[in-house]
Formats: sequence, structure tokens, C-alpha cells
Amino acid sequence: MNSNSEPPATRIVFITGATAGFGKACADKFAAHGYDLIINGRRSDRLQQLADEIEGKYNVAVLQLPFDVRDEKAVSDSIKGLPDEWKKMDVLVNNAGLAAGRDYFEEASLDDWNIMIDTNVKGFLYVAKAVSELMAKQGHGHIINMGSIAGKEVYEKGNVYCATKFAVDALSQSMRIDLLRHGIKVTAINPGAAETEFSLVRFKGDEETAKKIYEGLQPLTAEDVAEVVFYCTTLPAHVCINDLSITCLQQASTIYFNRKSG
Ligand code: NDP
Ligand code: 8X3
Repeated sequence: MNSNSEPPATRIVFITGATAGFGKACADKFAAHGYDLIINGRRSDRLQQLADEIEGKYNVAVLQLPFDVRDEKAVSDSIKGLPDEWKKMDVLVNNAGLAAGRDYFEEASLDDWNIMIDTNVKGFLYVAKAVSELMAKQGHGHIINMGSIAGKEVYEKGNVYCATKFAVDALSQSMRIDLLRHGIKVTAINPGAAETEFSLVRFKGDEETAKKIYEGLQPLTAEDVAEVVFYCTTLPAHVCINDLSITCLQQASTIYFNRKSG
């Protein structure tokens, strides 16, 4: 843990997967609205860069919490080891995740399946569990889980990635029920195609294949998703958006697109 900032006096958001894409855009959005940030990701250099950028732009405190969400002990030690002031989290954006590969079921790689299950389900749970313990003690909080439209309907070659996002959907519902007595809001956000580093990661650095996913589309941007995530936190205390799907105008489902040529 890199505790390089003064303890916060304002609202705190903890964002996993803040080194790129949705998480990074959420960091900027929440900071712009005066939140102090706890930012996570595996790439420490990017966390440092983001912290410098945000602290240069906004008058907020940023705490870097680099860990791999798949490492149960690192997750637990990092969150339990937070200074007391930083444990008073108002919002968790449980966002770290990835797709690895897009292959027919019988041809897919077990390594790809393991990394997705370990990150999107087990890592997701390690973070959610540790943070919900803190929020239950303080009697309030808002957990925003990053699902996907892939967690609402499966598509060809989506197999295990879709299954992990169906798990996020089921767990969001379960968490909402189990955390009800603590006054904790649980929101699942389910984006469709958004141009981030997601496809580059999924296709293991193959830029051409990654680009094809967005061909003929004006896809969602990370900032579009951050806008929606932030909006969900602005509603009155008694109002909770439970589940929200968001696509670009040219996408109607995981497989129906209105792509423009040329
Ligand atoms: P990016 O690849 O741009 O960002 C992913 C983030 O997750 C990075 O900050 C990465 O950080 C972090 N991450 C990945 N694995 C781990 C890990 N083991 N431990 C800690 N952090 C990790 O993708 P997006 O921003 O698009 O994706 C964010 C979430 O949104 C994912 O859960 C994804 O499934 C979901 N999603 C994406 C959609 C899209 O089309 N882009 C649509 C719907 C949902 P680092 O590598 O530094 O660890
Ligand atoms: C990412 C969206 O449709 O590529 O979750 O699976 S999709």
C-alpha cells in the first residue's frame, strides 16, 4: 500500500481496475465531484501516473492500493490494513475484470477459462466480501458491480466469459438481499461494447482483431460508462438503481448491431 496522502475528510470511493478503461474514467469522474479515491490495479506505474494526474487536476486525496484481485490474501490484507479514515468507504466500484479469448467451447483454452473465473468471479468476491464487512459495520455504503450484457444473454464463443458475468448478475442479486439489513445499496451496471483496452486484452494484443469488434460502430466510451456509474450514486438515499444495462445506439443485444460501412 502506498499511503502517500492525507486522510480524507470527504466521501470516499474505492475503484478496482482503475489503471485503464471504465475504472480510470470513474476515477476522474468521482474526483471531479470531490471524492477522495482509493485506486487499485496490478500496474503500479499506471496507478502512480493516475494519482499524479488526478491530484494535479482536483483537490482530492488519492490512495494507491496495488494488488491482484485473484490473490485472496493480498486483497484481504490490503483492505484490512487501510488506515481507519480510509475504511469509511461510501462507494465501491467493483470493476476489475477481463475476457481472455473468444473461442468455441471445445477449442477454448483452460488457462483462459481459469483466469476469467479467478478474476471475474473469485477476485470480484474477495473484494466485495472485504468491503461489505466494512460497510456493514458503518451501516451504509453503495456497491457498484461491473457486469455486462454478456451476463444477461450468452453469445457464440462467449461461453466462460458470459458465465462469469452471469455470476456477477446472480451475486449482485444475492448481495442486494443479504446486505439489505445493513442499508447497503447494490447496483449492477451491464455495459455492451465499449472501446477500452478490453478487446486488446481479450485478443492478447492482436490490434487488428480487437479493432474489428468496433468496426462500423460508435461504441460506448469509458467516459459514457463512468457517467452512468456516477449518476447511480447521486440519487436520494432511499433510492437504488438495482440493475442497469447500457449499450451504444447501434447495439440492441450481444449479437444485433446496426453497423455502418465506409
Ligand atoms: P480494460 O482492459 O480497459 O480495464 C480493465 C481493468 O481491470 C484494468 O485496470 C486492469 O488493471 C484491471 N484488472 C484486470 N485484471 C486484474 C486483476 N487480476 N487484479 C486487479 N486488476 C485487474 O477493460 P474495461 O475497462 O473495458 O473493463 C472493466 C470491466 O468492465 C471488466 O470487468 C469487464 O469485464 C467489464 N465490461 C467491459 C465491457 C467492454 O466492452 N469494454 C463491456 C461490459 C463489461 P491491471 O491490468 O493494471 O491489473
Ligand atoms: C463485454 C461486452 O459483448 O463483448 O462484456 O461480451 S461483450
